[in-house]
Amino acid sequence: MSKVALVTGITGQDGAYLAELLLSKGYIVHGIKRRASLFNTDRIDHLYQDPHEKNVKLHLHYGDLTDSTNLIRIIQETQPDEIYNLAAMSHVHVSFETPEYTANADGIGTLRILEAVRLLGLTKKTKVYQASTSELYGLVQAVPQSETTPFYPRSPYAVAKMYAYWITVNYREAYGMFAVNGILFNHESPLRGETFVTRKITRGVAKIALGMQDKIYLGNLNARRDWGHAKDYVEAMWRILQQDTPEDYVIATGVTTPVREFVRMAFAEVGIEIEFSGSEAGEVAKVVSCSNPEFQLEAGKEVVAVDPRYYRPTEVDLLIGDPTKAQTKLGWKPKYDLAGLVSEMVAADVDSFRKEKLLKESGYYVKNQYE
Ligand code: NDP
Ligand code: GDR
Repeated sequence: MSKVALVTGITGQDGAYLAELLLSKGYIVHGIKRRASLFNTDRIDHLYQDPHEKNVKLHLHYGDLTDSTNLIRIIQETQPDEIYNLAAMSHVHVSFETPEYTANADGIGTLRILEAVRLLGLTKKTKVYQASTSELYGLVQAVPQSETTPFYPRSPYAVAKMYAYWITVNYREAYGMFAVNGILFNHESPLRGETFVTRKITRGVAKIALGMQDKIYLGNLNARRDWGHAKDYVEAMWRILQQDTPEDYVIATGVTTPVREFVRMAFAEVGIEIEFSGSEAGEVAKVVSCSNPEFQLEAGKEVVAVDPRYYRPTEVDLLIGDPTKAQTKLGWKPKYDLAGLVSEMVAADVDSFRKEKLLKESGYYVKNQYE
């Protein structure tokens, strides 16, 4: 008998990689997607199966973490062995603009799932994975951050996720549920949302190299993050749920890098050497040289500038995780390092914008039929 998994947030970066992994392991996968006015399944379209065919392994259900009636119904219908709760308003900066919604979806949403499992009498059958985050550590208390480092959340997103973390622990202790937190540090990929800093940079680098954009405007270049690859991290999620005892785990690479260095690495991928000058809001980066004959960039051209609109009211300055527990208990080890990640992300964006440029130049590019 195939195991059954329910993935909330299946249309997101992690949901897409996790669905692919679970299908490859023979699972029947149910995913919850939100109703949107445009199609929002780009990341999983390659996994889509026509529901009219036989032996369909991937099923999509409309739903929302703010609607408990719908969550109860889907969990009852699907009777999952494993639930991966990945759905969230996941943008830290945007959470300052939408704090109440973020608390509802990211905090209470987790409670709705746990309570649905309990009400439906599935506490012994269904394991629940909660997508917790290194943002819980917030204002630096100690480094590297491990499962025992105190939390100090610094955004409405992180505060909502802190509620989700503890309600997961509480349901485990109160009702004996297999409910666990993966405290995942930043993880990226070519599927990363376009407004997170890594993807914003790799898209910007690709477009600047191809002459389709002038400059990248960024916020805090000093922030340091422990960046891994989403493919490695969904493997860790799965391993956490395969354990005999429910425990929380930090998933990280143990290496931290400033945003500024990520920018330099991304430009270097396309043969462009840059140099930073100035400080704080006046900092810029200019081209020193361009060794790639495909890209026509003159030395001295300003390609990065700081725009304080991207500063956050409260920032998380330094994240560096200690993955020792995951390495020893889960046997988890990332396959990618930062150089490999940057290389894959830049290559994917260059490829995609090269095609877009070619289509535009040939008069075939139609972004929107009403444009
Ligand atoms: P994404 O933003 O790429 O995906 C979020 C997913 O949640 C999307 O499918 C989105 O749907 C869905 N969603 C948002 N709000 C709701 C809602 N109210 N009801 C139902 N679905 C909703 O995030 P990631 O894939 O990067 O992250 C997955 C999870 O892991 C998130 O919970 C995130 O907070 C957490 N996390 C992520 C880390 C990272 O570095 N990526 C690190 C640590 C934790 P739609 O496609 O319609 O927008
Ligand atoms: P983060 O990721 O907040 O760590 O949350 P993000 O990529 O948004 O920011 C990382 C750091 O870069 C700085 N920064 C900028 N960020 C964005 N988005 N845009 C910019 O222009 C910019 N310039 C500098 C930020 O200030 C920050 O310090 C991600 C999300 O996936 C969360 O859901 C997840 O929980 C955490 O990672 C772990």
